[in-house]
Amino acid sequence: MKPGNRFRLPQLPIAFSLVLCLSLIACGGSKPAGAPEPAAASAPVASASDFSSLPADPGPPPSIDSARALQYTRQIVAFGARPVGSANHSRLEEYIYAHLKGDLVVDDLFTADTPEGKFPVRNIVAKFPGTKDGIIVIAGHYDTNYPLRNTGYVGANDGGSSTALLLELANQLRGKKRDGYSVWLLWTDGEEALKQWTDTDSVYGARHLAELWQNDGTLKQIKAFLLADMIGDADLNIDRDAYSTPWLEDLVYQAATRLGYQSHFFGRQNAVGDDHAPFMQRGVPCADLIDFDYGYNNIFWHTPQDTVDKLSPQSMEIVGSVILETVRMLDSK
Ligand code: 1BN
Ligand code: ZN
Repeated sequence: MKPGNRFRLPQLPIAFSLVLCLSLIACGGSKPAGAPEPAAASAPVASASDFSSLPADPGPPPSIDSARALQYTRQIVAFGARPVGSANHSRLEEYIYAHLKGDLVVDDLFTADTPEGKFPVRNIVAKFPGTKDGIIVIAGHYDTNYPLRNTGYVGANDGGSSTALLLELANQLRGKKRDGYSVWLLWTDGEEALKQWTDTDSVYGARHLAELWQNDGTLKQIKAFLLADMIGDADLNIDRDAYSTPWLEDLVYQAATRLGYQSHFFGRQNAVGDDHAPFMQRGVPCADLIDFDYGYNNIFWHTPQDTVDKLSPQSMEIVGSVILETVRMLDSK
């Protein structure tokens, strides 16, 4: 693994104009398509130091069954490409539902109008109720890149790892009393652009759900939105995302430090338009945990080289346990 270095200078993924480096001012001050506008004035204000203490006996540090998480990823990848509208996409939905049997699951199904026509898009939410008033959403997308659908592309890291990690988090949450906020696991759909990533051709499911939850009052109850994307890379470097909420990013870093995993976090900073954008725009505190350094210069991203052999169970363990520790720290306040 690459040694982590918090003070490493940001490496620009030059080829991808939607990812901007560290300073928006230095980059001309423009925002990438899909990146959020500044949070609404009503956004809850907090600082990471508000969450610095846990109860005297917080119990053992959280952990996940990372071998099982990687096994899920293998099984998901075995379906083949899973773009919206495909038979494999429907098979994956059935797979997700089968692993959530007995859980409280709701979906948000709609028809998305895209540059490639109309497609059914379905967000899936598994709800684990807590004793505290409020919701923590942990999200990740399950669709895979559409333009690459006939190239042998299988999206092991991009789409596969996030889907699998959420299934494993469900295993960890299931059957336990939640002495904290309700946790909602959200498998988003239609994250990928159908043609080219723009504000209107991307994050179809997240845009629909953010609007739905704004209209039905759910959004006001969301204390934090934690997004996992491309988190299986064996060489794990989670970027600090400049379009996420600073205090929540700080909290994630504190959680990583508590577990001794800080060298895998925030060695560089990016600004990434992703599923959190529609929630950020509506003032929800968000943290996008994305490793946008997948192979040298992100060379495996959106290529048929995005395969399971590039992933490791340790990376899924690191991200899964840091997410759970972040939840625990949020619960403690
Ligand atoms: C992440 C994985 N994304 C798509 N697949 C979002 C993204 C799009 C990140 C464009 C950077 C540039
Ligand atoms: Zn992608």
